Amino acid sequence: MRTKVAIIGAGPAGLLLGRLLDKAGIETVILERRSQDYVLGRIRAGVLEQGTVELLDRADVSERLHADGLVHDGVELCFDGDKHRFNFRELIGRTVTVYGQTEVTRDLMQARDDSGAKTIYEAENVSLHDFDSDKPKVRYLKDGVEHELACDFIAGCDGYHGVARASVPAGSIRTFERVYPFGWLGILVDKPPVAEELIYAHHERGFALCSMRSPTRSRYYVQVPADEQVQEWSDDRFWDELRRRVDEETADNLVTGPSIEKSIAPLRSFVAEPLRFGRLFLAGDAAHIVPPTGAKGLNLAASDVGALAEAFIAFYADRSSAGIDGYSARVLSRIWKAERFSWWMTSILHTFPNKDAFSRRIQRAEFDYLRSSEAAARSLAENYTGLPM
Ligand code: RFL
Ligand code: PHB
Repeated sequence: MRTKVAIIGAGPAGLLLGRLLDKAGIETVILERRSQDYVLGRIRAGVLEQGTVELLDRADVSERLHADGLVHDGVELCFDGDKHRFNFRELIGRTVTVYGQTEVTRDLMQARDDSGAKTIYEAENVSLHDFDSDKPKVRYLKDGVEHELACDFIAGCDGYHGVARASVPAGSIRTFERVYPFGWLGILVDKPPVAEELIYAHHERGFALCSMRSPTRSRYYVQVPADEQVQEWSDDRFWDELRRRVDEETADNLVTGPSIEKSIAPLRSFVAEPLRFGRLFLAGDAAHIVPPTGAKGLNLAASDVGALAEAFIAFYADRSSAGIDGYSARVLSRIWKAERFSWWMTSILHTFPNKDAFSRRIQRAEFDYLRSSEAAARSLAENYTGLPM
């Protein structure tokens, strides 16, 4: 089999890249290790930057997003029970949209099915070959049979644990990492959200987040130690802990119910450099990880593949390699700014074991500054709603 761009991974990065190339008449094949249902069953991100929405508009996959997505003008930050709203629309004239990653994925899968572009699910033992030449290949097993896919380019969109980044010779790649000593325990519940907008709460017992997926489905998180076991958390224990970390009004208004999903996600910052190795390109979580506090992971994946699609389109239009040559430097500059913002949001909102009283006062001062300075609030608004693509 032969294609122009072999895409590894059918997460949001791989599917959106496939869609943007498909719209430009560039053939792709996506190889995904899991089944379609498994990919759709993962509960992850919920907040889309305005630029991500615009990219999904250009990809012509945003009809449901505009019908069902919730446009939010701002968020609330709550510090030891003290709550302050940041109105992004007033501060910088931009908004975010709450629409689950699962739904973005579903819309992209549907568009790909409709267009007839090929996705091979449950592709096992995917391996990358000859990407230092102009004839790269990908091999994989499907139903026990070995296949080879010849291509012009390989896009590694296979997430943090994928095969693409692991295929690069160790001497050609540098990685930067910070692991945090805590994770997020999240639950999904079919009850109306506690408030119209997201509430990010700092409390000495730990961080908490009140989020949502729709007017009838809520998503809540509490910070837990990195080695916590999800079985230790009954729904009742979760609700009690959440109530203790938010302000009184929020605690009183919480509509609780049985969880329909409960899981723990570790927090990590990670960047690989560079993101191009001959004819192999990394994008999305394969290239970088951010802690979820800034709601940047999915959005960064989208901006990476927006740039990568432009580079491939320019290459096929006029054999210009300027876009593919510049891809890594171009996206890394934006990636590091999102890393900075996500690290900063994580630092001010979480409780760090072994942090001294001085550090806690600094966290408090960050909150007081944000609340009292329009310049500081505008900086938060600019980063949260997304820096220019
Ligand atoms: P994905 O989604 O991990 O998809 C990678 C795909 O590659 C497949 N794969 C392979 N396929 C073939 N061969 C192999 N060897 C393979 N190895 C892996 C995998 O099965 C998978 O289908 O990466 P992608 O596409 O780069 O997308 C990244 C986003 O999923 C991620 O950044 C976000 O979910 C992060 N994130 C959030 N991002 C936001 O922008 N806003 C948020 O509000 C937000 N909240 C979150 C989050 C992530 C969370 N968790 C669980 C990590 C909340 C949570 C709790
Ligand atoms: C979510 O709704 O899952 C969510 C929202 C905001 C974040 C992280 C996760 O910063």
